[in-house]
Amino acid sequence: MPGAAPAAEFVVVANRLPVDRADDDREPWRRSPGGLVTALEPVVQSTGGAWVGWAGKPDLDIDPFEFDGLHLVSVTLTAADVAQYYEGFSNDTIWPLYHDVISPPTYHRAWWEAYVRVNRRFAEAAASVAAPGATVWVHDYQLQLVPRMLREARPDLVIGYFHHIPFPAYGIYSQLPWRSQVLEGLLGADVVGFQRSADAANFAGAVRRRFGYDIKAGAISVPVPEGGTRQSVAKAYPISIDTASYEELARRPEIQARAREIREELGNPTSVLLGVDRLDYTKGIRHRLKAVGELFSDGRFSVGDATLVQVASPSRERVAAYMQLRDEIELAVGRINGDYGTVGFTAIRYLHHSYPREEMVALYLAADVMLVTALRDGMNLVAKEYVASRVDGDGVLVLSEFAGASDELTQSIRVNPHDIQGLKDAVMTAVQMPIEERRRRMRALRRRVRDNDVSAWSRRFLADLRAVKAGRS
Ligand code: GDG
Repeated sequence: MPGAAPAAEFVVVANRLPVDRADDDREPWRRSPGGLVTALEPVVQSTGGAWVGWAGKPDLDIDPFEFDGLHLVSVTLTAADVAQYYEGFSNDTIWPLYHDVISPPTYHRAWWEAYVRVNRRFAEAAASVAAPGATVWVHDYQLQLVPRMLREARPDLVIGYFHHIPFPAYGIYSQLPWRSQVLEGLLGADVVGFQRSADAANFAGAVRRRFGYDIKAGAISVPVPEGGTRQSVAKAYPISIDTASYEELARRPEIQARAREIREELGNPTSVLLGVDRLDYTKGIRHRLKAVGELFSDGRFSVGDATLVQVASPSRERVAAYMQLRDEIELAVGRINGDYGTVGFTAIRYLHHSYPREEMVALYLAADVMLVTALRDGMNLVAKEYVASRVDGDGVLVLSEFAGASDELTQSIRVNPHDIQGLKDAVMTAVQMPIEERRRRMRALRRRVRDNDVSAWSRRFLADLRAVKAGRS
């Protein structure tokens, strides 16, 4: 079967395919929108490349197929694989560990075994579709073992890996019972990309502590079985968004009209505050609610002064920590609204839904203040989307210093979300900020998000992989 697939010069390997399986025989696949797809699709299409990933439903066994000029290779996951490799090891071991143990990680040997087994399946699928000397770009924490597995099977390949989430300091990382195997897995890549330079430094530090390899300016000398060493480079490539598409949506008259309508539907409060997150304990939603609730209880906000719209899109609903978080958030929202709402005024509009992108942009345009209060976040694209959408040059971004985006978005109001007093003061600074200062800051933020959009990000990464390839010939 794999022999039937055309050999691809460029292969993306990610947990998910860029399409979703729909229950519709005439149109069984729908494009799943997202930054990664937008960034990589043109490269995959123009190189006749392939994308290896899971179709999002258990036990789907599908041959490689073409979709919109993409060659898609579906990796089958059984229901047990989904429970152990994906919900278990990826989302209940690695995710909490790498986000500085905000929630306690669970270590199960059976989950690790499933992770090894499924990573091997992804590596085999990629190896079967890659042309001799092809470039393979592996994505994210679900697939940390793939680079090494792929190198062992196909030493001819140029292998890149990009890590979308933080890489923790060694004191935390070293909890992982399989800490050496995961580092070895990642070191199989020629280029290991991270969001922030601090993540790259943590990774290099862990490699030094565990293996004592020589490291110079991020270039790690990895011993090879035949003797000598090869280089694996750890470096920061801050990811971004498709800025132009957000600007285009934000300029549409119907979306601007919808933004005005949203403010009216909220009862025209003086300030509209906005939070947009997957419902995840890393995002600091509880801290945000606590700060806004206290601003009402302190009397710094009264009825009509401010409403927080909190979009919390459903996420990982079968993982226990997420069920508990949802309960806590909904209790907090109910309390605040019960205490400070009136028949005509709601302090927190809590929306446990996913919305189309058009509605998200209308919300961004309607919001005077965007609250990004993550306790730990690889990058946080929402912060960049807000900035890109503010084609009117107005709006204030309050941004956690623990989100990768804060390295670049230095003209935001930066906060430590653990410091509730500081967070409350930052919200007040934001709602009271004079228009000239809002515009000056937003101008600088917008320049940054324009200069580093998602295609600049992928170009930078791919240029480094090309340099590896050139160095080999
Ligand atoms: C991981 C890392 C890193 C959310 N709700 C809706 C919706 N979204 C979209 C947002 C944004 C995306 O989902 C979320 O991206 P983030 O970057 O904020 O966070 P994660 O999902 O945790 O992503 C993160 C990222 O990977 C990329 O490397 O930045 O640090 O954790 O695009 O807009 N989109 C729509 N409806 C919703 O209800 N349409």
